[in-house]
Amino acid sequence: MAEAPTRNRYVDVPKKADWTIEQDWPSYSAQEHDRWRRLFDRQARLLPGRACQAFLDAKAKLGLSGAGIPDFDTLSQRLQALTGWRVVPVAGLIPDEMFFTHLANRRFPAGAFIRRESELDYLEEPDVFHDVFGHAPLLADPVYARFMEAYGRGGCRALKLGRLRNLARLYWRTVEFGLIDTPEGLRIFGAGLLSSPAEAVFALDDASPHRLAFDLERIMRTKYRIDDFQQCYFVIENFDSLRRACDQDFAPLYARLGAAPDIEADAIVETDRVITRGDLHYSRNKTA
Ligand code: HBI
Ligand code: FE
Repeated sequence: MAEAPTRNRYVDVPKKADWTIEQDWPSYSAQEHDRWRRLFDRQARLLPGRACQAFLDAKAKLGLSGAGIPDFDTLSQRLQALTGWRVVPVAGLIPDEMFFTHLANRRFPAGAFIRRESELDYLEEPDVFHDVFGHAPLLADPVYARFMEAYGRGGCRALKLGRLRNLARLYWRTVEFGLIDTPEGLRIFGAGLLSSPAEAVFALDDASPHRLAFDLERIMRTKYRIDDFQQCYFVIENFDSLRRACDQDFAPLYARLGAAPDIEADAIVETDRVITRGDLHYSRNKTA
């Protein structure tokens, strides 16, 4: 079947002042549900032993399955009963301030569109699979839910202080690509890893990337790439340590950051607690 001409049919639907739209769940085609099923089944096979237990438990508790694209209203009812969070439909990326305002009010803006067949393995913009499969389940964990609300409040403040870049780095290195230490070994909790078949393996098993202990100030100085695997991953002890690290006023931290130079994505600095020192073969080959 020919690829739909417009990549994302939600771009044209009317949006409310808070940038949310109607999901219009009955409008999803059998092909779109089938694509969700293939994406879901592939990750569901891969993640046991790789994803943190909180994710695996929440995925089941929320009733996420390969049956098809979830109805956000049903999903939000279950989520709201657990931690007060809801998943609200958007057409794509929304302005930073609106994004943080939603998070600060325990609403997660999730793309209503699903990626095209040609984007099965990778896409730039968060679609319904990345957002709902990758981000939504951990919002059912009470401690992570508090962290995400605090992150939203921090985002609103960072915007006012002109510090979005530093806060976006924190999001990228935890919410998107974070690892967590467990008695059974390192596990994934970042949505960008949970929703990616290749990077979920690379982040835990490959000899290339560095794996470093979570360090808030260091993360806020560290550059990242949006178009390829990460060259280093940060490891938290548990969600409570992450929440505590972020449940503070960042203004003094931003003041210290003012003079500090950025750190390259593939660097190790003397204050790092190194869990694994990567050989960077993946990124070196790419840039060679
Ligand atoms: N909008 N829908 C959506 N999803 C995001 O993840 C998102 C966004 N707008 C801004 C944004 N993320 C980033 O600027 C923050 O993660 C820093
Ligand atoms: Fe995301």
